[in-house]
Amino acid sequence: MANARGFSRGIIVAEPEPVELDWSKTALVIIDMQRDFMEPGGFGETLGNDVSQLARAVKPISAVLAAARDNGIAVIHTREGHLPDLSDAPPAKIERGAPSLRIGDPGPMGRILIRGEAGHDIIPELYPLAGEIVIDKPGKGAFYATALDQTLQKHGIENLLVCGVTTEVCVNTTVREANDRGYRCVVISDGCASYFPEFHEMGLKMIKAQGGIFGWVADSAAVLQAIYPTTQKTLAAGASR
Ligand code: C5J
Repeated sequence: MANARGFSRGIIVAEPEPVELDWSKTALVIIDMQRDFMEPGGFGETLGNDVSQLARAVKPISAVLAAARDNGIAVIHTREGHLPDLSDAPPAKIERGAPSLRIGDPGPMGRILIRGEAGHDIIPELYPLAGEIVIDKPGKGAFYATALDQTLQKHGIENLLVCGVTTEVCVNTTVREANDRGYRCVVISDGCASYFPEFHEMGLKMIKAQGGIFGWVADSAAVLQAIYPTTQKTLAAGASR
């Protein structure tokens, strides 16, 4: 199936090497762009992190999301969080460290990292459209204890464009899980972010090292160029749309 501009495949200028994808077999997977990680008062901040570090990923993701929606590329959003009774939250996860608020405690955006609470929801800029798939996951990886693999297989997806937060935690874990299951993963470098810039950089290096041991890395401009080979200038990340 060709995309809206008539291109059924695209070559992304990526590291460690260019990669050609069939858009009809590709999904954009946006990891955990939730208020709990992105905004003050949520899970990320209760752990002592500077949440402003993650804001830089929003515009690049937004540009690729618009391109995916325009061209019929499948879009999947994930959300990390737990059931209100915490039955899916291992004690080791709840008890670790010395956060100001633990998972399940009441915070300014509702109970920390609990499904259905305001903080658990996706930020307005990237809010899922009706019909887009949302995977609720209790772990770091989007494949653990979810139906993601079956969902991708049902839709004939072989390639994942992966972005979101945080680079070294949920993005890396998901990419590693996907790689073991045979998916080609292209991680969108400027569409990921970490509370620790050095972990972001190393997280991307770990993916593309050794001939792309877990996948490929490309920036949003390269992904847009591959989706819209003749109209990229008007769709560059950050351009108002
Ligand atoms: C974390 C995530 N960092 N989405 N979750 O706990 O990366």
